[in-house]
Amino acid sequence: MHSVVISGTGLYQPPHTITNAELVEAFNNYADLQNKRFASDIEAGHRASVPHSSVEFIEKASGICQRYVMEKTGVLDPQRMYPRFEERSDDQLSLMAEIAVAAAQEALAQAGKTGTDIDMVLCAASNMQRAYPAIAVEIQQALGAGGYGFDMNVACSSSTFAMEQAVNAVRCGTARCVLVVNPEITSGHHEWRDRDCHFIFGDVCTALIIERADTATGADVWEVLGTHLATQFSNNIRNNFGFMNRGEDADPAARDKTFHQEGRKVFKEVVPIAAAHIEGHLAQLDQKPEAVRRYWLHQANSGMNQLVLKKLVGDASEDRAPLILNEFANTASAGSIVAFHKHRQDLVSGDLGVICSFGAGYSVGSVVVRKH
Ligand code: CO8
Repeated sequence: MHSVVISGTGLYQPPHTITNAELVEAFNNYADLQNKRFASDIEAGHRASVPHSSVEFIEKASGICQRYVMEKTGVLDPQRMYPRFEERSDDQLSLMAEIAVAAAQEALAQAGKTGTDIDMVLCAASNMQRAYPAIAVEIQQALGAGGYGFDMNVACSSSTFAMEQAVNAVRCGTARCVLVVNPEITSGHHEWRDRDCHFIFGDVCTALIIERADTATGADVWEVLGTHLATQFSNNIRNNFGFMNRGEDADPAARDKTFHQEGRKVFKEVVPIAAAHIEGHLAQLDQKPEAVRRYWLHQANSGMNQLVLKKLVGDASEDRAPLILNEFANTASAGSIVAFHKHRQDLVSGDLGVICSFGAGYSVGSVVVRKH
């Protein structure tokens, strides 16, 4: 069995920002248009009016101040309320592969590796832009990597679940150097027309290099002490879009074909699951939560992260669990990796850290690391 390390991380940040003020203005214009269009039905009590959103609510309820997106004119157009993407031909690199390659290049440079050193590519995200061929295989070719690649989706836990696959492959010797990418174009499957959730998500892509300790030459290397995954079925976060819709004669624009959730239930149920999961994983490794210098937690809601941390260590300092969701919003599986990418430089050799995701499924994944 080989020792395994994370030797590089990369981040692709989309070119456009949507502030809460811009988002709310567009949403309220959309609400006014809808209410005008269906005024007689609303008056007759056959239809509910669309209530306005507010910046104050969003910031208080979630801690999110803005989000990055691949395209903003479509999202902010009250007649449309979803992004405008140009369809690409089959011989062009797909958008998910493009942003994954950009993030991968930074991670490879950090690890002192090139595409040809990679022998496994995992493209892990909460949605894929097509069924096949796998985006991972396209990324593999674009980077000149060898070996094999595949796509996987465990919603917000896609990154940590992929990390376990990568770590196990390297430990067992079936791969030597793995690229994990999380291209999250959430704007494409998010529901921008529902005030309960329109503020939650943003786009981004993260990348990780996971390799054998004895091949790592990078300056910033993190030993993986263990990975631990768990799932428990819940309908509280769901998206029914899929290949069966056509055969079911389902309306592709129906509300259940984009992200929807019971946010309050998710909040209440997932906090104790995540805290107990992390505590249990640390106990397996003979470690206590207080011994962990930094937690890079899933970035869904600042209050949620504070509660997880309070359960674990009794306090909720940003130094112990940095937040990036104020700037990036919830970037699905990439959130905890963005936090790891941006907030690890001040740690010193021997420091212990936990990367942890939680989300739809429900799914929880933790990765315990120690700085070399
Ligand atoms: N503006 C003004 N008022 C609002 C708004 C708004 N935008 N939205 C809701 N309200 C109102 C509600 O209608 C409600 O009014 P009333 O009391 O009269 O009924 C009141 O404000 C309170 O609403 P909530 O109870 O919904 O408010 P909460 O305090 O619960 O906050 C949150 C809502 C922020 C959504 C919170 O519940 C939360 O963050 N929950 C956790 C959610 C979470 O972590 N989900 C995980 C999803 S991530 C994941 O798993 C990845 C899935 C795949 C990615 C998909 C990408 C597209």
